[in-house]
Amino acid sequence: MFKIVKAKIVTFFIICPLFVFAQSGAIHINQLGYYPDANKIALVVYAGANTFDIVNVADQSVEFSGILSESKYGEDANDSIQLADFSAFNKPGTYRIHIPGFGDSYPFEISPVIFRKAAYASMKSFYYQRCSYKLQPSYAGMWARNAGHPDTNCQFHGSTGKSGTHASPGGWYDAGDFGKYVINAGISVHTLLSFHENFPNFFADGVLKIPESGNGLNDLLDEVNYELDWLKTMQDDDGGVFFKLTTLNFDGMKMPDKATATRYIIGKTTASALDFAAMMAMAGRVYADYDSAFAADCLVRAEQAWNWAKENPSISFRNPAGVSTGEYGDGNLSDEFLWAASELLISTQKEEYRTFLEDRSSSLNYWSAPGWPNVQQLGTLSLLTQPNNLPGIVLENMKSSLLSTCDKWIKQIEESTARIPNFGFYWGSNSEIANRGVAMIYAYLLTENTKYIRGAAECADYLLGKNVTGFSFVSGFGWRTPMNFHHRAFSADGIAQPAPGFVAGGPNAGKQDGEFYPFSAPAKAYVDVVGSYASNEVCINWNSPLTALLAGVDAVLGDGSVVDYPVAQSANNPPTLTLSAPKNNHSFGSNIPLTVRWYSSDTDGLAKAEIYIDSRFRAAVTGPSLEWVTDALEIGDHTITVLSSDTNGLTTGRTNRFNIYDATSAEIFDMQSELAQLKVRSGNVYDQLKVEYQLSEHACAELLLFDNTGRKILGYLIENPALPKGTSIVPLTRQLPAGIYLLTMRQKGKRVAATKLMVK
Ligand code: G3I
Ligand code: 9MR
Repeated sequence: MFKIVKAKIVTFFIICPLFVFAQSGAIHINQLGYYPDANKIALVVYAGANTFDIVNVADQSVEFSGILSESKYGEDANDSIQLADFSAFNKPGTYRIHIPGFGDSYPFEISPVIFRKAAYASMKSFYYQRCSYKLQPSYAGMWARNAGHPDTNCQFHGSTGKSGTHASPGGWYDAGDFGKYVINAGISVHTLLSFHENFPNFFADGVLKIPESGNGLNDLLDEVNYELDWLKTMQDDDGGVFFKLTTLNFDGMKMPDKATATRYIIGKTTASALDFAAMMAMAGRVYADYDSAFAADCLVRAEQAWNWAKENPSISFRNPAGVSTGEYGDGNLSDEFLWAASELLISTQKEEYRTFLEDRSSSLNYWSAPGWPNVQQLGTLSLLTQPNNLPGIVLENMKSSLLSTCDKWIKQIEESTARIPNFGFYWGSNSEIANRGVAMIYAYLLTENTKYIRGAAECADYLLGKNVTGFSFVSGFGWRTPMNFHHRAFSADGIAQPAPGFVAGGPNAGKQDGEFYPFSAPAKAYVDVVGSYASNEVCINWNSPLTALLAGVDAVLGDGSVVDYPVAQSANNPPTLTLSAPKNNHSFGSNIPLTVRWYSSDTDGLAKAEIYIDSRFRAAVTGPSLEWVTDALEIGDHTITVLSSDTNGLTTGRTNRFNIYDATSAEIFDMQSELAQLKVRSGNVYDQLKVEYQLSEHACAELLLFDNTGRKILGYLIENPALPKGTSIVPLTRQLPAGIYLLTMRQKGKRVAATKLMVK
């Protein structure tokens, strides 16, 4: 038997080279490209090569050649990575990286406006998040939709101390959910308004093509105004500020106008009052030149909220009983006080705020990136860039903490295997790297030292594809981008692509959504499926630093020429792809070759499919073939990934996991996990199986029996298994032919145990 199999494989490999060309795929670049004056680096995984070429796509000429760095193992990625550094090459054009004997990267550009459209799209993502608002085709293109959630008649939840109803329309949906949370508005509004204070002409009137474009006001200010108008409705008569506006539990994946569950105003806390005070204080100075009445009202409200917080300094938020929407809980409120006082000082120059900050000056610094619960740094960034009367020494200390923090991150980028600063891959990790990039833009503004803007650009490179997942995390910008965000409207609208410019939360080793993540290394813990709210949701506090990062880098490294970003009326979608073999969660005998089979189509025509086993590149297949066969794999669990690319380079991927069991050994074995154990009592396996199990969880269990080709022979449900131990008699409808079988047990969609079974 073994010999015959070998012979088959040999035959295959003689035919096969016609369809398999040099390896490619694992050259990770910024999928848009690079500014002429930026660092230009690609990550090259498992190439085993020494040199690379930069090839001009127009005429295939080699314009630059370089030496790949020594291969270094990166633990976060579980990859060995070489770097292709072509920073010295800066001629605008469209290129590919070519690695002789290995393959090519996606095409990319060197251009002095390379991030501009993505920056506009990222800012425009807020328009797509507008609540209580109809999106018209002339502004929203394909993603036009009805208004949802008028929010004119919300119920006061008991946690507000009020009863009855309240009107609180407008504002942005927070994320993939329809909630509106004051806390998360805080850092988002700061990041955008602060960007505007430093780069007031970037989002000039008209560039975003939103309904307010053409009204004479900067488009960023128009968009943020939509949020500020809502925020004002969240302030109570006594100056306090309600915490959030949501349903009691998250809605299903519906369009906004179909999600009609009752909406509540919930909670009233110190943090919401202080974040509100900070935002309103900023708005009070930023809008003063355009709408003085609006701005004056913002300032009055800011001080009312501040005074309320002083009287109620420690009310923190926990979801009340019966409420399960986003919590944004934060026990430490000192940073919120510092941020609010910072913005209030800049906007009012009042002694009260100066004294408050001076008394706490040792806490004014920038030692880590801000986040929704850590907002002191936002105050630092404002104080460092806006006039105020804090003593020079306090400002100097803040500045040196920002610079030394950025220096540390740049050093980490330079020393790391994957050109990123050290950070944990937590929920929303993409915002961590975006915020660090934003910090480097401030460092550049304060010093004009170009190392900072180059560092910021490398943070953007990561988000746009120079990372080990192979994704550009920004929808519509790159060759392989998220298609299946955890976003209610985008998953319910029947359109394949989400609107452009949204950034995914990104790799998250916590994987709290329970989805199957094809790659388990922390830096690769990202999966582009709708269910993955822990890695593939979008959120306003992630898109705001993306906006500031892309726009800030463009403002500094770009040439400022005019770029038109039209409203997308049609999308060029990546290929459709189904991966039919090996099937997900199936088992295959170790004695047969592995057949990989997929189906793919694309209106542009298909270019190639790349095949990865256990996230390692194995082959690229061109031509009409939709099948690839390889020698039998090692016994154990595996993943198969197929990436299909169209002739434009747009790429779709699918991953299945499967198991190879030992079909050559004749012993009966038990492959038991921590979760469950499974034993088949020898005896009469001709008309029934007697299965003993031991479980750690009470949940419906499914027994599946496979033959040695991985074909499912039977499935048997134990709806109410005994805990911890029980026995089931599984009837067989036909006699099993002699051979080796695999019996597996699944609970909640996961395999918890497997055992092999031999029928003589
Ligand atoms: O930062 C800590 C780190 O120090 C710690 O070692 C690590 C260990 O688990 O956790 C890190 O914290 C994580 C934190 O995000 C990072 O910001 C938490 O585990 C993680 O649970 C937490 O997730 C938050 C998530 O809600 C769940 O509560 C996200 O920050 C937050 O952005 C997200 O927000 C949701 C809203 O509730 C609802 N709307 C959508 C929005 C985005 O998903
Ligand atoms: O859809 C919700 C998402 O917006 C939140 O960020 C996330 C974490 O709070 O929760 C999501 O809702 C999930 C819920 O927590 C658990 N059941 C499945 C829900 C997703 O549909």
